Amino acid sequence: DFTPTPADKFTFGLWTVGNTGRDPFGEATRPALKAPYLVERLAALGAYGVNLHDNDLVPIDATAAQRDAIVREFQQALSDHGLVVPMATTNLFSDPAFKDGAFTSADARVRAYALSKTMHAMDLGAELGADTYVLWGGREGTEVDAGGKLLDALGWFRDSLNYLAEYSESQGYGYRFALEPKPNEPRADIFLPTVGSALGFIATLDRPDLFGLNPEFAHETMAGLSFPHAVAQAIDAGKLFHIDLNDQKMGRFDQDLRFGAENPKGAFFLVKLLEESGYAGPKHFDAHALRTEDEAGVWAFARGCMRTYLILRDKVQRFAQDPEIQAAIAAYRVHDTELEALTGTFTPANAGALKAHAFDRAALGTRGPGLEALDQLTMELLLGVR
Ligand code: GCO
Ligand code: MN
Ligand code: MN
Ligand code: MN
Repeated sequence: DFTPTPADKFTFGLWTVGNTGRDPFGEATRPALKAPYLVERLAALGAYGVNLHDNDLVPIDATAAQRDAIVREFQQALSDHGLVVPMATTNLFSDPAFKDGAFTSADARVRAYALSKTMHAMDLGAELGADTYVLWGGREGTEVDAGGKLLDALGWFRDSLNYLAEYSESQGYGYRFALEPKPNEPRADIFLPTVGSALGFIATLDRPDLFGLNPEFAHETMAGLSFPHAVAQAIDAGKLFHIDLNDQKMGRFDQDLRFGAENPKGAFFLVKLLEESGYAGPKHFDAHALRTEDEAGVWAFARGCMRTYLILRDKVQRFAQDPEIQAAIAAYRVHDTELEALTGTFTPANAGALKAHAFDRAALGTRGPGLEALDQLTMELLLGVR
């Protein structure tokens, strides 16, 4: 009946269900809810875990004693309600100190503060049991390129990531770091804007094995790209370390809509990819209730994200078991034993035979692959009439 359980591994950020509805034009529309209360409510809905930025839990100006008391109370709530903290991250975007970047600030003092703050936040995450550390460079970017830091910024970013990986290893934290690309907002142009950019950058790090991706549905969509395609590339590279699920209209401001709310067909192919690839990590909903909503709307939002995922997971199973759909797919994917033997492995003999082969180019160009019929079958399955 599409009721989530912890085995489904659904997670939310404290900042998602805790979002108060503030936007650049208007004040909060909902009161802030305390972290232990969010834990209690998420557990009651069937979530698996909760993720956090350092300052979602501990105010940036808390004393050591205040920090310890807050962390103790939070840990108590986690153990009372059976929730885990699989992922932690750093707020390197709210404080004005980071207004022109954190690891890529042109000010060496800001870069040093960003490293220091992140190491403290890694300590916090490790204390809470997190094994994934997300790095979203929200302020790592520019509006103005006249400062001439484009190449320096990439170097500073790389040095910082190398430093943090060494810190994690030296402390025995064993974190896997997940870079979260986003093309813009809050900066005009954010560095490493897409999944592909982040994959390329990881290959230049000292410990590429420790770094992977935290792709987000809305972020690739804002860049005008297909999220399933981006996620497939991350999976292919063995780099899907975490995932942020939400929804978004293309060409708009960062909307953080309920999962599946805008593009259910894209969400279906994403769920299909995750389920069939054997992705075993948490499914994290990085979204929030509409600004119009009260607290009841927040829980309707959270329940809706999880239900939509489970409904789509059921559709994925129906798709796999639908004889007409599977026959259409089998017809679409043409096999040729003789040619596949020649293309499978390069040998001079295979290459020679392939070059000598007479292809019926006209027949290749006239074949109808049946995609219209297959897509309509998919739509009818999604629309609930199959
Ligand atoms: C955004 C981002 C953030 C990050 C979060 C965790 O668009 O604001 O998606 O929500 O995911 O900071 O690093
Ligand atoms: Mn986002
Ligand atoms: Mn956002
Ligand atoms: Mn995100």
